[in-house]
Amino acid sequence: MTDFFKDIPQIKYEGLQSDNDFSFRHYDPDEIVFGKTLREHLRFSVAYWHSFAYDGGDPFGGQTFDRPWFGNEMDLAKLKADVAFEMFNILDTPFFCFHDADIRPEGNNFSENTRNLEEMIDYFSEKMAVTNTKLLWGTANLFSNRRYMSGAATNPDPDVFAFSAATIKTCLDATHKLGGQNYVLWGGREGYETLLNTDMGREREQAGRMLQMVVDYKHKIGFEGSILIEPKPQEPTKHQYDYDVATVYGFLKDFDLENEVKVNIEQGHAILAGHSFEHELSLARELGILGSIDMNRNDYQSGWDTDQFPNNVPEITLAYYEVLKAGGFKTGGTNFDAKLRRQSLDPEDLILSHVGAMDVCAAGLKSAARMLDDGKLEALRDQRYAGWNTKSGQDILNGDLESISSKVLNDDINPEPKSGRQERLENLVNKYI
Ligand code: XUL
Ligand code: CO
Repeated sequence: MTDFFKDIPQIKYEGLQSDNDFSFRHYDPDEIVFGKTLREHLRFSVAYWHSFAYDGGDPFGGQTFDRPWFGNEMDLAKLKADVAFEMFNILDTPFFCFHDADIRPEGNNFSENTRNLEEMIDYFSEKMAVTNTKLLWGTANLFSNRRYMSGAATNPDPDVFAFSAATIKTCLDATHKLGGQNYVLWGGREGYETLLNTDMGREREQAGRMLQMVVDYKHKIGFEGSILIEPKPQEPTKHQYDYDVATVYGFLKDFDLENEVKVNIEQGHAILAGHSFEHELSLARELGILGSIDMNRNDYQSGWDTDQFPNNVPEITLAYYEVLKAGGFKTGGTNFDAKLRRQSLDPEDLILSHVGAMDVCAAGLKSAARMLDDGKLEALRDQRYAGWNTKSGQDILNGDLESISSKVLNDDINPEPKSGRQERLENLVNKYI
């Protein structure tokens, strides 16, 4: 045991009347909703990078957090892992996620990186064998090191593509070895700063080729998890190719990968793309590519990817409504891609941020379940489209411009506008929250 979280107790469900800040008020992991426990529905995951690698820096100032594991040595990486697993235990979170660069010291070349990663994966394996923690997903950090400044798969230099491919292979191997349930690709530098130096067509082809290689290798090693792309429109690059769910779907279709790859949707990325979280989730559900979620919240004024912990139950309700409509998570889960504010220095801040986030997610999921169970919202929505279920509606859909034109004349079709009833529906949603 380290002494990092020394006096912090294990967090338990105590219910709404509890006055204890170190308790769950909404998240009872064993509560059954639609035949599954909340633990099974929500599949909470801690993001290693934000909780253990982030040092509190922002573009205007450096490190504010003082953590005993900061540094680039193997001993420190192991101390970091010790503290991480202690936190998973305090919170009883079933999953975690990592990038290679979060968990291992940075080496001087590919072989040193791989050696460091493999040693840490063995260290994780030992810990996972004696705890309840599982890996939701692994990923490669192909954006922080300067070699990736002009992209990874989309780099103008084939050697960077090769270095990236080799790194993805080691990270997919590591994810497979730890029994990871998904493998994520987020293309932070897969985009451009200026079209003046960019061959967009070529870069898109390179990205497609890399993804095909990843899918081929996944099958070759028998990795049964899902491959997930995480859409984001910009930041760090000015324009990223995986802009949003619709763009990713078009890309997957183009490279025959729409049945192989799903999406990991992040609240903050949806906001940056000018969408709501539920828009992205709903579209992915309709397209059959909803894989997993990165749960956080963006500041609505700043225009940055602020990665704050979620705390807005009405928004979360609409998000989990889509997840439940999709039949719930399969390999996916709720990964808190969220970091402390740079003034939140204390170990307890790390715990309480997650406690609050888990609680609002549980509250949101339960509200969503009540709304779905009641069926009123779905019924009102169905009513709006009822005309399409009639013979006349079907004739229109199956007709052509000429037959429809005759029908409009013969039946004297003269549409009467009907209310969209938005306010009534908004009132209805608030009843479940
Ligand atoms: C960046 C982001 C990443 C991905 C994994 O905005 O969300 O942390 O989730 O690379
Ligand atoms: Co993310």
